[in-house]
Amino acid sequence: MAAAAIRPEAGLNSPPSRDDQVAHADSERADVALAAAGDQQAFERLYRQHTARIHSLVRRMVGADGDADELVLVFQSPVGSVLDSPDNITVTPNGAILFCEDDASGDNDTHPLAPGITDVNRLIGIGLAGEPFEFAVNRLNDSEFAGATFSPDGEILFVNLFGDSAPNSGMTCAIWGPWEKGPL
Ligand SMILES: [Ca+2]
Ligand SMILES: [Ca+2]
Ligand SMILES: [Ca+2]
Repeated sequence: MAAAAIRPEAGLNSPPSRDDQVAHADSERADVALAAAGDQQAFERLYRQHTARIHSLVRRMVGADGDADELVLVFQSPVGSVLDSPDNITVTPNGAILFCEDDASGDNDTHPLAPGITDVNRLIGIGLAGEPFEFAVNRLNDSEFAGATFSPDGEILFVNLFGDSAPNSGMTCAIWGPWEKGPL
């Protein structure tokens, strides 16, 4: 019986060079921009590159393959004035949702409750009926909300304001209810 050795191509098993890593990151950034602009092929390339790793991460979080296979879209913002670039989220004791905006639109949006401020950040709630509403507006500065979380007894909502360059402009707010009178 003859044994044939299959020689890997040179470099096949060696780690990617720094130049290769930079080129990959550049092409991935380009695909993200294309996908955000609606390019379906760019989206599919990103999907193929990342789906296995994301599925593995979600699988570890939910603890069951069946659950990891199911992704439910709860809410999609139609426009930034409804919900703009949230990147922190919490679920209320009643099962409603609260988003912390981190306004990334750079469109100089204003808000009647925050005169003199542009790119205003808000806390946006999604009540049990699924309708979005403004829960709070940052009228102190243009910094973002972050880290919204309820106390273990569900009575107090804590949320951070990053603040701007002014001393003491960053803070943690504690918000009491009465939660039973609102949609959260
Ligand atoms: Ca943020
Ligand atoms: Ca904006
Ligand atoms: Ca905004």
